[in-house]
Amino acid sequence: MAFFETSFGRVFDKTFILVSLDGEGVQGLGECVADVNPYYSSETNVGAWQVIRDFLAPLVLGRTFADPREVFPALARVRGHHMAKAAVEMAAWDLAARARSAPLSRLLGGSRPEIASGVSIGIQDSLEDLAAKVTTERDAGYRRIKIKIKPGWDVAAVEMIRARFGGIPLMVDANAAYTLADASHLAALDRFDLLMIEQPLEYDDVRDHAALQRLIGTPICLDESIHSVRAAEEAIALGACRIVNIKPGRLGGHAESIRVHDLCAAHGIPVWHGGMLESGIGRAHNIHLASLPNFTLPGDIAASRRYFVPDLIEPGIEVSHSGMVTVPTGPGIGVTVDWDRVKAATIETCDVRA
Ligand code: NPQ
Ligand code: MG
Repeated sequence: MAFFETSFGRVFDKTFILVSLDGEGVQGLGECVADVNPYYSSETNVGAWQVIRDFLAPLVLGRTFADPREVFPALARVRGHHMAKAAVEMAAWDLAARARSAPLSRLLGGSRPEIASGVSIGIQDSLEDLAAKVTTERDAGYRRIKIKIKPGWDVAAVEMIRARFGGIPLMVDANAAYTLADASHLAALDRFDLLMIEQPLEYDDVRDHAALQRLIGTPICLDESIHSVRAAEEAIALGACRIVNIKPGRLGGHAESIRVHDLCAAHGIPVWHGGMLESGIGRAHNIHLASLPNFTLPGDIAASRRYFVPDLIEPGIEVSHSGMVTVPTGPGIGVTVDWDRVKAATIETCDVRA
């Protein structure tokens, strides 16, 4: 993939754990969205590998679950490690859906046949480069554009896009690059009619976001801070956000994501599906989850080709010219894995049995 830069750094490739779970005569797949470094969150591949092998796998292998909703509670003894848990839990959902020959979306409670796709544009070397990227993505049909911002790459970037591209659906994501002391600077974004500003403040903060939301007009969307249902309840109670980004990796899987989705729906808070530079396997999971009714805003679920050529699935995830992605209708996640490609990219494997 080409580089992708956020306020926490620039990446050129992705190394991740794929979890394959056997049971009921079928195989379920889950993708761990942790990275090699603990920059987006505290989890890493090496840590997740150890936690899955030594602590999570023994809690699920050889056991019978009547419903995949029982998996996350079964992992409760392990604290944190939501990305590691999600990889296992989501594999269990895929397995359960395949065992019932049903698309995953049906088990999750989704009904939309297609989902709206947005795109996330990283920090560029120049405003000219940014303008070129926005042109490409707008012309590809994406339903909204998000740009990554950080101090020194914010107001001027948004101003340029508004000047050159008019009123396109636009939002910004700071990945926790600011503090409450920057409130008046962030208020300078109010005049650009942004859909939202995502995670402006600390990754674990709720209180200061609530204070900031009282000082700026742009709706705040929380990403990193929403690590649990409880965190979402606190954020809503304090008025820390008007929109929530749901990532199953951050929450510990599909079941917890559905709980946050339902909580937000009950409070009139729209949600959208975030992205973690997943391969087609994780991306397919996201598409099924995003088919639930309160995912009313376009998600960071772009085409495979934006990140991985070729992808681990064949065909890859496609986005239509009107910015829509079809929810697969086959069993489970409903995509075809190119196992030769997976094998060629595999660094290490580990087999755990009951
Ligand atoms: C976000 N993603 O919404 C994340 C951040 C992100 C598509 O903007 C490796 C692993 C690289 C996780 C880069 C998007 C990553 C990553 C960005 C997550 O905040
Ligand atoms: Mg984000």
